[in-house]
Amino acid sequence: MTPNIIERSEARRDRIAVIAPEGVFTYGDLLDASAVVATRLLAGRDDMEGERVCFLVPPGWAHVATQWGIWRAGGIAVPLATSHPPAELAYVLDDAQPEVVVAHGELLGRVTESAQDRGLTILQTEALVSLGPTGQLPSVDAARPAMMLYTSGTTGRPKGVVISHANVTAQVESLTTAWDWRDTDQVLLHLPLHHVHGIVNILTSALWNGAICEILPRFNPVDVWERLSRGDVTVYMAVPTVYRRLIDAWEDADAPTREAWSAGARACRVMISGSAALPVPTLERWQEITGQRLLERYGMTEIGMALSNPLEGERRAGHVGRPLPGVSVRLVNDEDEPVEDETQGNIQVQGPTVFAKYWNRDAETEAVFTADGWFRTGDQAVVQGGAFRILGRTSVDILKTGGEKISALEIEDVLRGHPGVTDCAVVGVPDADWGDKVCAAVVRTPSEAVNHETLRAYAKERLAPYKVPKEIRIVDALPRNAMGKVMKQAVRELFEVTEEE
Ligand code: MLC
Ligand code: AMP
Repeated sequence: MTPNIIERSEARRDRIAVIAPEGVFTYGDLLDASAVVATRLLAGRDDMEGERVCFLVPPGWAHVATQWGIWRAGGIAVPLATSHPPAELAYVLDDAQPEVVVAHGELLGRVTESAQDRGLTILQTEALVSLGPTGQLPSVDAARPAMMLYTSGTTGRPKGVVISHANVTAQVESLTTAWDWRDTDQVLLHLPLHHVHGIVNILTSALWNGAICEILPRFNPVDVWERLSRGDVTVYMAVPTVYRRLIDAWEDADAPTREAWSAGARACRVMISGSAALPVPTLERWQEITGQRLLERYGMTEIGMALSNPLEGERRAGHVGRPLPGVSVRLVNDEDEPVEDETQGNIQVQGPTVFAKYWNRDAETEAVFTADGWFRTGDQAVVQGGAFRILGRTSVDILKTGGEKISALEIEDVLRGHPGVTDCAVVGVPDADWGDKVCAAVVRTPSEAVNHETLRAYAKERLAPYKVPKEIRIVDALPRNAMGKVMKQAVRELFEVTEEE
């Protein structure tokens, strides 16, 4: 069986698929380039049989062609985050155990040493995504894994979420029905391509439907506004932090510029927000300046999208709507029993969009599913008048900053590795820009001189930039309860109090 998206694209060879920094490419170009990539990855074999391919490629044409090539060769695509330092990338190489690492020339330096130390083959996209011969490609059953996305949790370091071709298809078909994707759509993409938001909701949904996906190399508010102001983008999706940045840029612009920008945004048929709670003031201000009422939805790496406000009908502020087509969602108490209507409960999800397993982590996989197969999201909600309202997470140690999910425990572990740190506690402090602002309270080793800057520099070498605490406060002792457990709420208050002063 050929992955469905490939079959569908054959009928659209002449249509534009991707507009990228490298140029404009048709579905035919994508089919041809990905067949070459697949042939090169296969290197004479019939099938990659689920070998992992880690790829570190900036958002653009080479990224998409590589991803499709891996799928067509029967491999598992493991996108590496372009913002990550070598230490985080090396962690993924150790965990995913890929057969090969693909890197773009400008990012090669970040993975070369780790790949060589592990005896891995490195292929450069400039050579991989180029003209060349194509051979027979394998038949890839839908049940086989398509990709693995790394996500933070309450235990240990990030885990690989294994998503099958059937999962991707179910996720995209659900969003196609709910949001009425069509081949006349044109979507703008500037979100990272190592998360479901960028990969599935934007890129794959567009290409599944024969639409155009226009990829910007990075997020810059003025670039996005100028692109929107041309009036031909029909679908736009982003995280709340991005909408807030766009609002700030609009407020700073002069009157004619504002008018042109607003007119462009008004031309979209739908603008969507997700990956973190959309603050009501952001929803309202966006509507004032663009006339667009943002459609908020809720999802997660392990399940794709689960809940969405409607395309037609009331989009309730502070709510994330109802279950998407094909997705079952329930609210339960701590014993996994469904709760009464209008009662707070833990969100559980079931259906063909839900992932199969965490890579090489059977115990963790088992722990997140109930005996009857419901996935425990770790989020809580209440249903009010038929619409779900997200109330937060069960764990205080899972934070969302600018749409990125991070584990406070992982950051604490890294900070504790510094010789000047005796103890520390990382918390998320509510913040209008980031959602959760990452802050750390640190107890210093008496003999060592550490401060905010030295600790941030230390963390930056070891962690993704968005995990590095924005604020670090040196304290004499961490607030603990009678059992000796750190009281995270009290730590959070250390930062909140100062902000208000
Ligand atoms: C960048 N920084 C962040 C950050 N992103 N810090 C905290 N949180 C983040 N998310 C750091 C930078 O490295 C820099 O550090 C400093 O903050 C200022 O950077 P910036 O230039 O202002 O940030 P920028 O590069 O513009 O990035 C902001 C952003 C980006 C919001 C555009 O974070 C982003 O694209 N987020 C979306 C992530 C996403 O797609 N999530 C979906 C997950 S899937 P320094 O040290 O240099 O000052 C999912 C499921 C679902 O959640 O439901 O969709
Ligand atoms: P990730 O693991 O990066 O896929 O992040 C998924 C998490 O993002 C969910 O478990 C929620 O906590 C959060 N999330 C996604 N969408 C929303 C939303 N609309 N409102 C509140 N939280 C959200």
